[in-house]
Amino acid sequence: MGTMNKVGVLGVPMDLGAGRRGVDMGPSAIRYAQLHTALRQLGYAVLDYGDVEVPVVETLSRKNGRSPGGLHHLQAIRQACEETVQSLKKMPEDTFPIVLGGDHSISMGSITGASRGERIGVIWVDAHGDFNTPETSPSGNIHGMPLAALCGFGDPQLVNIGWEGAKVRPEDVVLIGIRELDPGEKLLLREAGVTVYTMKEVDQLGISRIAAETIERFRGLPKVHVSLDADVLDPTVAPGVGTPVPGGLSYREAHLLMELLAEAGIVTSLDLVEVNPILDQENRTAEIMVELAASLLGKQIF
Ligand code: Z70
Ligand code: MN
Ligand code: MN
Ligand code: MN
Repeated sequence: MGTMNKVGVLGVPMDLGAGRRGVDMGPSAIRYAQLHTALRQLGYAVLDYGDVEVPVVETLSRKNGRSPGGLHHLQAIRQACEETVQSLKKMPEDTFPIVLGGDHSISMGSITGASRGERIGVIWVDAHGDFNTPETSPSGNIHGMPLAALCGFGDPQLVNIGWEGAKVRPEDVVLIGIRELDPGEKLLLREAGVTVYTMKEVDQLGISRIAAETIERFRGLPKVHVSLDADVLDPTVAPGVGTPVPGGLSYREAHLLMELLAEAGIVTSLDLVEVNPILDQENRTAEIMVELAASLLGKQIF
C-alpha cells in the first residue's frame, strides 16, 4: 500500500495455540482461494515465501504440551514465532507482508517481524480481545494471549519473542468487533489503556466513524499492522472458524473498514488468521478473507 507495489506472502500453519484442530490448514485454503491472483490483478508483484515449519500436534508429547504455568505448547509456538520473525526479515523493505495463519498466536511473530523494530500501530479486528495472560486465561490456549504478550504482559517467553521486551505500546492498539472477553482480560485491557470498539460501538457509531478515529490515531506512525481474525465476521458470513460468536461484522462492514483503511494509505502489513477449512462451507471463509485483503490493498468497485 502507499508506494509499495510488492506483496510477500508467508504461511504459518499453526494450530497449537487453539483448542481444536483445523486452522493449520488455513494457509492452504487462503492460497487455494486465489490470494495471489487477486493481488496480481491489483497490479502487485506477489512473491510467496512458503510456510514456516510448525510441529504437528500429534508428534508432541503430552509432557511438552503443557508448561508449568499451564500454557499449551509454549515452546513449539515460541519457536515458530521466532522463525516467523526471521522469515519476515528476509522480505525487502519495500514489500508488504501478508502472513497467513494459523491460529492467532502467529501474530506474536508477524507483528514483531513486520515492525522491524519501529513503532507500530496495531488494528486487531476480532470477536475476542486475545489479551489474556497465563493468570487470566480460562483455557491455557496461547491464541487468547498474543496481543497482551506483544504489549509486554504475560509469560516472558512470549513477551521476549524476537527480542526482549514489549513490541507495541498499548496506546497504539485499537480493537474492533469485540464481543467476547474473559473477566481478567477485560480488566487488563482497561488498565493498559487499550482502545476497544466492541460490537456495541460498531452498531452505535458505525464502522466508518470507527475507521476515521483509528486512521486519525495512527496517521504519522512508521508502521501500521492489521490483524484480521476471521471470527470477527458474523458466523453466517464466515462459518469456517473454531469459535463462532454470534453478532459479528457484516460482509459490508468488514469491506468498508478495509476500503477506508486503503483510502488512508496507512497500513503496512496484514495477518489473515483463524480460518478453519474443516468447519467451512466450500472454502467461503477463506474466499472472504482474500476479498478483504484485496479491499485493504486498494481494490475499488468504481
Ligand atoms: C478465550 C481464551 C480465543 C479464539 C481467541 C478465547 C480465546 N478468551 N478464541 N481466538 N478463536 O481461551 O483465552
Ligand atoms: Mn493442546
Ligand atoms: Mn484472535
Ligand atoms: Mn477470535
